[in-house]
Amino acid sequence: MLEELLRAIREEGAVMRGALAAEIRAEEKSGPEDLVTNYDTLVQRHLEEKLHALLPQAGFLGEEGLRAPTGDGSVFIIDPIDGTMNFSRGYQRSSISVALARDGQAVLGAVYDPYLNELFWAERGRGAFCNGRPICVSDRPLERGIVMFGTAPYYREIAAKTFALGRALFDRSLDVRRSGSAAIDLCSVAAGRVEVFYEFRLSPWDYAAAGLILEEAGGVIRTIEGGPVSLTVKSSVLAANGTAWEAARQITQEVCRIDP
Ligand code: 2AM
Ligand code: CA
Repeated sequence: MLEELLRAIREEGAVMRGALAAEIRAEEKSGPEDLVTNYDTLVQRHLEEKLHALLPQAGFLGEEGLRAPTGDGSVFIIDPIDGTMNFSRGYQRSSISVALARDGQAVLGAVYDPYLNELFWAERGRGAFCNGRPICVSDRPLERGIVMFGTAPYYREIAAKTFALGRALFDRSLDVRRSGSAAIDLCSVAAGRVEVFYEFRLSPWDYAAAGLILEEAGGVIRTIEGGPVSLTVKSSVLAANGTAWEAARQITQEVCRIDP
């Protein structure tokens, strides 16, 4: 099952990678920063077909549509393209994200970056991998760390908090980055390339797979308020390696004035 799932994701990555600029048609959803392209719908349809054949009883929760679970409560949580704005402009920083959840918990997650040909995956309790090699978070403290964040551009009212936290974390770290694909950012923490990631509002398909990969790589993922992230409704996300976690959490609480 894992092998077939990874093969399906690689195949769809090739579809993304092969998209010519002239063939990409973007449409606005809630606004000009919230896009869907013909490739998002195509890749999601292909994945649904392939994954349905692998596990017919599973339902689907996908960014571009939803099919409720029909059988044993397993659900594939799919983002056919995470980083659609990047994709629509040929800025090659996007991924495919697929998680399998059972009883509200991700048990399998895979994230594929077709441009770097990096396939991350994890099964709960079995560690995390990138292209077959085990990965783990770094042990750098925040002071020696790189912080990644997302700006939730479709919710402009959150921007002040987002950038206040970015400034506070920048002051306590080496530098900040913003890629445009939350799934790649979380996998970057998992692979020990960066130390912290946050975004104030994301959807389950943005972090379901990468969150499991991060936890299996030894990292921590919670909401900014401190609870577990939800696989059914939008959540804020704060993620870090174990060493940087406490400092990142404290700074986040100070900036957001959350009572511990
Ligand atoms: P997407 O490219 O699949 O849309 C960018 O800040 C991150 O937020 C990306 O991972 C992006 O995923 C995600 N995102 C985009 N639109 C969103 C929305 N309306 N709600 C929550 N997350 C969103
Ligand atoms: Ca998407």
